[in-house]
Amino acid sequence: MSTLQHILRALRKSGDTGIHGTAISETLGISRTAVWSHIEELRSLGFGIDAEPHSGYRMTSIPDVLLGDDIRSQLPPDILLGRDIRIFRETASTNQLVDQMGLNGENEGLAVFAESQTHGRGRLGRKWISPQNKGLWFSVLLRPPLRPPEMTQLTVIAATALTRAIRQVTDLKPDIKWPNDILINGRKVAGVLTEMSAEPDRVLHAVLGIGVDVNLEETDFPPELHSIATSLRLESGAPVMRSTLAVRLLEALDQDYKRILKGEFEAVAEEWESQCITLGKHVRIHQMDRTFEGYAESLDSEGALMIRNPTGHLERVTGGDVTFKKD
Ligand code: BT5
Repeated sequence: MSTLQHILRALRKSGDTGIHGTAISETLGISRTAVWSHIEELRSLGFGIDAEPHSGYRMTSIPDVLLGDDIRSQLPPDILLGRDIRIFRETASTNQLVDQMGLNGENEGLAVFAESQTHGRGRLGRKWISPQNKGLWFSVLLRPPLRPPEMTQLTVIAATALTRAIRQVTDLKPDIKWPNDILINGRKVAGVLTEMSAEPDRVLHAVLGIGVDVNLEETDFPPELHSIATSLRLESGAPVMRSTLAVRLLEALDQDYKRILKGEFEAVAEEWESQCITLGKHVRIHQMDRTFEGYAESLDSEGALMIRNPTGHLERVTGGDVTFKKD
């Protein structure tokens, strides 16, 4: 753990009581001047830190910026997803960046966040709008022991992790829409883009990309998205601290990924099914080359949607967009 992470953790732990510079310097084996210069660094990043002769340093406010040391200092030491966090002010697409990092041999668990993306992407070459400092736009590098058809499991864990984290940080009740949308009151608040580099029966690396509309206001969305997209801020009526959501999200992803590694995908799938608004409905599936209808019955062991078509036949669907039939 870096010195800055130790100091942030100590400040958070001491809360309103505060912590003396001497206590920090003794624990970390650094001079009080070094502690002071780290405190100055944190102040320059926007942290409010009071210094008083008796009580020492006390954190009074936290800025809404993403800082790798700050997020890491709030995560358990043994976390896998998020053990290495890198933050960029701007990038084309974090999925693209992390894919490149995967090809360069980076280790599993690296999480890359961008404060904004110029070419954020959705599925099938669609665009994902990612305005500066308003959301969580990030990708995690995974090297899962899964076969390519099982990759849908990663989208499923991302969706369950997203709903858990959103419920922990707000009073909102998010729904999952198969395969990769998180909705609140019928509007999209987050999306997942899972991409992989694979051989026919082996995944070399996977990139789990997540976009969450955290503090976007109406004007941050282009007009064509006004009726279909929303943000946590718009829905809850109050801004949400992005770093806190990032921490809860990485913890939840880590828990669910470890459940998959232990062969417990079924348990994650059950949680997913309980929040999925697609199941139990008559739906229309839109794929690149065809559109068809049926009744969304269940999720199979690889995360595919099982659709009962009008002739009674059960069809396995691994990709596409869903709309609800109004009958
Ligand atoms: C998705 O695609 O929902 C996947 C989104 C993944 C974004 C993350 S951000 C970090 C990482 N790096 C990337 O480059 N991507 C990932 P899809 O289901 O195809 O939905 C795309 C559609 O959602 C668009 O065609 C728009 O209609 C809509 N959309 C675009 N931006 C949006 C936003 N910020 N919020 C809600 N809806 C949006």
